[in-house]
Amino acid sequence: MGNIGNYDEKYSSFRWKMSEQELSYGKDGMFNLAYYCSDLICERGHGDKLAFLWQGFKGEKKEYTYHDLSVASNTIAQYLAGHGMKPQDRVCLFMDKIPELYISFLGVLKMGGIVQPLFSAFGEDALFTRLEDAQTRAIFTTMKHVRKIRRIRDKLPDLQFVFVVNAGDKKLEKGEYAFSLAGIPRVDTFDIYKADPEAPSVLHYTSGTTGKPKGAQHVHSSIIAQHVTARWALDITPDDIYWCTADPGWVTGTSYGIIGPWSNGVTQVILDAGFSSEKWYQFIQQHKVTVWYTAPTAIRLLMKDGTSMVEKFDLSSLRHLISVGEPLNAEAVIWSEKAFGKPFYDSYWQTETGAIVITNFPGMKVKPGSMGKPFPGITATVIDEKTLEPITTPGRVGLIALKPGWPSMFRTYWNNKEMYDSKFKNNWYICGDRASIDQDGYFWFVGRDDDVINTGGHLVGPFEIESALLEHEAVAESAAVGKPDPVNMEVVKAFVALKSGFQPSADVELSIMNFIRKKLSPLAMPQEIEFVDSLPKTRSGKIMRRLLRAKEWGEEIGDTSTLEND
Ligand code: 6R9
Repeated sequence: MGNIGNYDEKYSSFRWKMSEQELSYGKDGMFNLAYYCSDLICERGHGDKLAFLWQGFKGEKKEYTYHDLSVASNTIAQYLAGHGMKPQDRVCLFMDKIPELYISFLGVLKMGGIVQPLFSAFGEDALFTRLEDAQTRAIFTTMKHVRKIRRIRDKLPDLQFVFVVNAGDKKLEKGEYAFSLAGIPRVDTFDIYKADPEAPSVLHYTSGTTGKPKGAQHVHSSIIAQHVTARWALDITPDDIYWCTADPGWVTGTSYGIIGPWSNGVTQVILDAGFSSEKWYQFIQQHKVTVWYTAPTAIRLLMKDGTSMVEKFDLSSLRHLISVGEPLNAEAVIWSEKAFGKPFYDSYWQTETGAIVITNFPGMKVKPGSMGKPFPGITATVIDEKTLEPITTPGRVGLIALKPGWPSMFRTYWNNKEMYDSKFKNNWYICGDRASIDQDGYFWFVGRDDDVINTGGHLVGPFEIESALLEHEAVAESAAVGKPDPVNMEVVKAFVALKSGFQPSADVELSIMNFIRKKLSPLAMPQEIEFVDSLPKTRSGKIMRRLLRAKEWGEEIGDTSTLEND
């Protein structure tokens, strides 16, 4: 039997890696990704095109053309340089999804700085760990969040500048600077930092479902992968109105909320407001969104409100829907076909991969519950955990592995080369997730390596259990973890949040158990269901099974700085 996935011995030398010659293109010139996301679009004659429409939580709106974006990011770059900021300095963005967040992302890069986006909802401890690790020199924030920085400032000797956006006449402390785009001289042309392809660009601290957060460091040439995947996997074209719901504190919000779309010259819409299905549908209807990139957690919340909510709106503008961040349950794909007349296409990647690596392309037959196939140029397979060799039997579960060398691959973990090196084995980059590949080359996600349940020596993935649970009419979301068992080492325990209108009861539990018994193997059957109001999640919406599991085992829960409600 030959190899499965798209890994073939014959082609194994093929990688989406740039040759020395290609890398040299940027050496004398310009590989700065911020240039490609703003100025180049203007040079091509699209300066008047809308780069983004921003809407705040009160419904207020602001619009920026590509020309505005170019000038505003120049202005910020000059402002930073004027303060003596230097290439490679780390500049943190710690703001809600306001226009300055998006513009300063490009501004920092134009100056040559390394941009470090963090969720504005982070508490001071989460913030401190990341600023200390990166030895961040400057931070952009707002009055709303500055007090968190004040509380830790003394412990951060490298943090020299705190730029407070729209501080007005509020009193600032030492080392804090009021910043407003309207209040400083505009800069029409700026001598953009001549980044070579390997120049560091973005430092993204991983969502940390496991262990301590690590800073994945990316380079300017990552744009090649982000640009191409935005075009081909997300299918954005110049005529689209694109909405990526992710916060730039999460890699999805930068790779596909800034770099991918703007390097393709598309118009984005940005909503800086909390989740409500009504508000979201309203937003799509009002701005005639055509391409929509969101996450399974949000989709499950939309499902909770049912198709009757969808029917109140005209969502006919929607052309292509894509999901990322967690396994997309088959039920969600089927529901989306019913609700929007089209399926959600799944896309799989990580902070470390910088761009989509496995996905369903437009035009491809979607198998609900599968992540799709490797993106062209990416060599992906599943390998045996012991031999570290590609698995050749369709359906057999192994570790997802990628051939290193694609342009958006992270270049290191900041201050942690050992951890970086440990991710590469037998010439594969190991993603830390388990999956199987079917005879048609489709990848089927099983679970994060550390979320997999070992019951009596059999490995059971939480995804199949949770997907079965989700098909029950009362279940809104669920998490399956292993709990200690004297005989089987672990048995499955399911945490279930019910849809509104359903109350926890022995009857509901029995009904759920009877329902999933028909779908799951006896090994995968939960021994226990615990009803909860909600599940612990990271800020990017990932269920933190690790926390639930630790509780069952009476273990330390470890780092929880990305937990949603801290
Ligand atoms: C982009 C992003 C990466 C981890 C990844 C995996 C999970 C992401 C997924 C998925 C199943 C998908 N994940 N996409 N699991 N199906 N389509 O999410 O980056 O925050 O670093 O998380 O998320 O476990 O390893 P990041």
